[in-house]
Amino acid sequence: MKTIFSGIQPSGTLTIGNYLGAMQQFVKLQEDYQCYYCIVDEHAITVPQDRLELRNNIRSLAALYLASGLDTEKATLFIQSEVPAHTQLGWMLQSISYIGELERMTQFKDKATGKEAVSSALLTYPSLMAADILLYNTNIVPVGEDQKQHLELTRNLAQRFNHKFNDIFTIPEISIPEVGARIMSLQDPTKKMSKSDANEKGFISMLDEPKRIEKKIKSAVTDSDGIVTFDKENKPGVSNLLTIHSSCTGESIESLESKYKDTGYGVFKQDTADAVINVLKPIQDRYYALINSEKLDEILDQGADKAAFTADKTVAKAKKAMGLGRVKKKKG
Ligand code: ATP
Ligand code: LTN
Repeated sequence: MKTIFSGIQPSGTLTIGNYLGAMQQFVKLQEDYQCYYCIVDEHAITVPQDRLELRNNIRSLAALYLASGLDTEKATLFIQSEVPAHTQLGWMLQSISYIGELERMTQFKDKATGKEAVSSALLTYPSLMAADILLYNTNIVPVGEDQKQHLELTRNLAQRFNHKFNDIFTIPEISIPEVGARIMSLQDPTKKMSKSDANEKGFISMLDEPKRIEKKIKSAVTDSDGIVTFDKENKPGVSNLLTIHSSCTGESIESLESKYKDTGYGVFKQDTADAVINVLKPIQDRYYALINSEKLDEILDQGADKAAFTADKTVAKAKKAMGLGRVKKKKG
């Protein structure tokens, strides 16, 4: 069975973009693959975090994974910082990552531009991400389009390591969903919807109440021609709503275009809001039942143990390949 690995940062409550671009896919994939899903808290601290907020976000993200349908009989859910192998291999991979290639990452450039104090971890973030993936002999990494560049670097690092030391890493493939790969901000549809956007009206949080969802969609930026058609270039706002609507209902964009041909934006927006609420409301109900439960802790404990079992073996191999530590003599 092929192995899947993916991670989400606990840097705020997930948006409908994260759900449609990542989590919804994760849940589907658990049926056919061995899956590892990670709450990448060590990635989150590459930018400043409030400690209590981070704690809450980690737990909340775990509950959201489960509320979205993740089944721990089928998939392993764990917190990155609870499996030390991630930073161990991350450090080793940093030693074969070049500053030049790290500086070329657009996520680094976006997050570093204009900031006075940029952490060195923000620069070396992709080496840690590569470690996350390579620890589990991962075949496929499902992510949104924004992670493509990081995945290419992961493949390069794996090949470089295999070539330089020993052939121990599986070279992972990227998998991007066809629809929903890039949900845009509701207020600026040329920008990716992001959970750390300062303008709350730009995103729909997975925990937003139905009324709030409705309000945000109704005030989403569109255009003035009143025609519901998909045209990313000239009608980014309407196209984004069409993508959201289609991903939530499973109805194709063409079919939605003909359905709303003569209705104008009012009806279309109302139905889009209803489609989003229909998806999120049951998830929210399950979330509130889980968030303070002991069951959640048990799941995360077991997940960390299971992940460490595989990850530690890879670290041992990588250390041996690089010549770190000692050769352990067999006892007896
Ligand atoms: P932040 O804004 O805090 O940097 P983010 O909202 O971009 O974070 P991540 O934690 O970096 O979210 O991403 C989690 C997953 O969700 C990744 O697979 C990413 O590609 C996907 N994703 C993030 N934003 C979107 C979006 N707007 N549309 C589709 N997928 C997305
Ligand atoms: N960089 C990713 C989060 C992430 C990830 C990973 C995704 C960290 N490690 C490993 C897939 C596989 C992001 O910002 N979305």
